Amino acid sequence: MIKGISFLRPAGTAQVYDRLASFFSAMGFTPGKGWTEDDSRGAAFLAPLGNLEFVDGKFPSTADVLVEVTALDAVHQSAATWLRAAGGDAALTRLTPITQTHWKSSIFTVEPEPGIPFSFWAWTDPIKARPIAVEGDLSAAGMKFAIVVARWNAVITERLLEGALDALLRSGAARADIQIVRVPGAWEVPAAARFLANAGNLDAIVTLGCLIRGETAHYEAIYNEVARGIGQSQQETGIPHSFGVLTCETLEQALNRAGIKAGNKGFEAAVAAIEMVSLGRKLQSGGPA
Ligand code: DLZ
Repeated sequence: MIKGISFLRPAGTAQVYDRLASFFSAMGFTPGKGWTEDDSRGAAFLAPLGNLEFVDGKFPSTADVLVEVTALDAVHQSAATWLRAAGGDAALTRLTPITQTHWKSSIFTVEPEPGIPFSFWAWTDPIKARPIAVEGDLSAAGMKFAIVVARWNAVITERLLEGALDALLRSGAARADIQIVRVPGAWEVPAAARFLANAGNLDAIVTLGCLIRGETAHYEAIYNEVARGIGQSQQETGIPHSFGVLTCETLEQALNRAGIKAGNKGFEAAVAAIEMVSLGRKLQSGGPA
């Protein structure tokens, strides 16, 4: 399995080695694990992401090392400061201005050592500038869900259920792939969720309930246990359980969170469940699909 890639560049002399190491430190690179032996030494610099690219046709920059950054202006400023400190204003001729590329980005090239260029660049396209991350999609087609819904405070929980069904169906889940399980109150939600998760044929469980402080004796004790039980079932079974149990001060607040004013917690919980199933599949298959 590939773990990483190292690009080795001979420095030529000890002085150039020291200057390059100083420059890359000044540019904010995290130092890696270098080495010192009798006949060689290495200064390593790490970047969170790296890739080796072969180019056919027009080369994207004047340097063969391209460093992607997020704040190009600030990096350009750091390069100028380093060059001036190392060689006075005359050294600034080894720093190009920032220019636009033909690939929706800005770039500059700097030679910390004459004849050894490096290019720094940043996307100008805000979508592309997003850090690369594995994220779940919101397509529920082919996924199997259970929704566990508490009957207590049904005026609220039925709205949460409607919201959850709406999210699942609109995201492509088949009605036959959604099992609805009703339990007496929020207290019973974790046990039912655990039972379903253990049954082994579901991709995710959406838990729905409503605890209202004013009407619930030992409110804190109940909601702590409900949250803990749902979380524990998720962690111990490995099946995503999304949390759609409202904990509210008043009925009015609960109504607002069940679709009146402040979104529908059932809808949100169902969307989170879909995303987590998708994410789990991607992580299992080794990265973004
Ligand atoms: C008993 C009770 C109370 C007082 N309040 C609520 C509530 O606000 N929301 C809810 O979902 N359930 C409530 N319950 C019922 C308990 O969750 C549980 O169903 C019963 O205590 C039976 O075990």
